[in-house]
Amino acid sequence: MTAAAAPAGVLEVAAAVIVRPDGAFLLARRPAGKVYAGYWEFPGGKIEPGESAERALARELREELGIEARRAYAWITRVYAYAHATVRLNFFRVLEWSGEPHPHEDQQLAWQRLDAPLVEPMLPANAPVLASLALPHEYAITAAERYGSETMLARLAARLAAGLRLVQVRDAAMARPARTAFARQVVELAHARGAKVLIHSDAGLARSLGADGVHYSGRELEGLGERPRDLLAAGSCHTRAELERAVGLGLDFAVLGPVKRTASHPGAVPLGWEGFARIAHGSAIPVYGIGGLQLADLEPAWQAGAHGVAMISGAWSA
Ligand code: 3NM
Repeated sequence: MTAAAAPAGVLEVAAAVIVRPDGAFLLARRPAGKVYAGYWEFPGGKIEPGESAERALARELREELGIEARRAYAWITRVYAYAHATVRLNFFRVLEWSGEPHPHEDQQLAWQRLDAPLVEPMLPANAPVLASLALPHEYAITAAERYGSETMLARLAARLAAGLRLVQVRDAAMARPARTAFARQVVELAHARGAKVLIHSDAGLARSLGADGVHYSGRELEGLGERPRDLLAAGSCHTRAELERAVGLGLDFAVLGPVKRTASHPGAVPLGWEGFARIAHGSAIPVYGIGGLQLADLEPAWQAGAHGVAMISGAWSA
């Protein structure tokens, strides 16, 4: 988003979230003699002058771990002020590589899982990164107004059984008592499967139903003083300014679109994946593409720097 605007004196770093097919990811322990010796971090290193973040990533993985990155996707970028330096961590998710990671620089390595206790001590900058990593790649948005509540709930149950783990109750035009009753059932079904639910535009309803979070419209983000701390908070963005607002508020994630033409936003000019990438690049929070997408769009979404895809039709029509 503001890739070229790093403040002077910021150390640019390429960092790798190396993820195995089973979901485990690799951490490295900083060797003795370095700042933060003994702390666990995502592998990576300084970007040399004139070097792209992608090339630095490939070089560091070769030098530090002896692996060749085969599939790496730009992901989030976090600036962190340590006592000794301010670092800008350009994170990539590395999903395929050749070779087996081995410590080439005297560092310990450990494969970690988010559903198990993590190694300690962790580099302080890692906490929000781990939270972002825990977000599923699909964000499904309800359309009870379109399908009817019963059909919507049946489709939701089927998708949850097949692994869906993040849902937004939208249906903003539904009558309030009906929406509340519908949302309550969504939360019940989702929680039985360990899935999370965000309620569109209504933090109070989210709290009263024991839902996990709230999803704000772009306009609501403008008027929001600060994000709630007791809920997940996400927001809809259509422009760079709105995404900067979402990042400034410290939201857990954003959706950005429409990427393609969609019946629900007939007047909107689609961003395309190129437009999406231009705006999302460098975002400190994960960004989902939205608008006319299917699960089959996950690969192009990742190539454009998205965390995943958010969908209405695509989530329920399959
Ligand atoms: N928000 P479908 S596009 C809810 O651009 C929504 O912010 C958008 O529906 C945005 O997946 C959209 O059926 C509709 O295209 C998404």
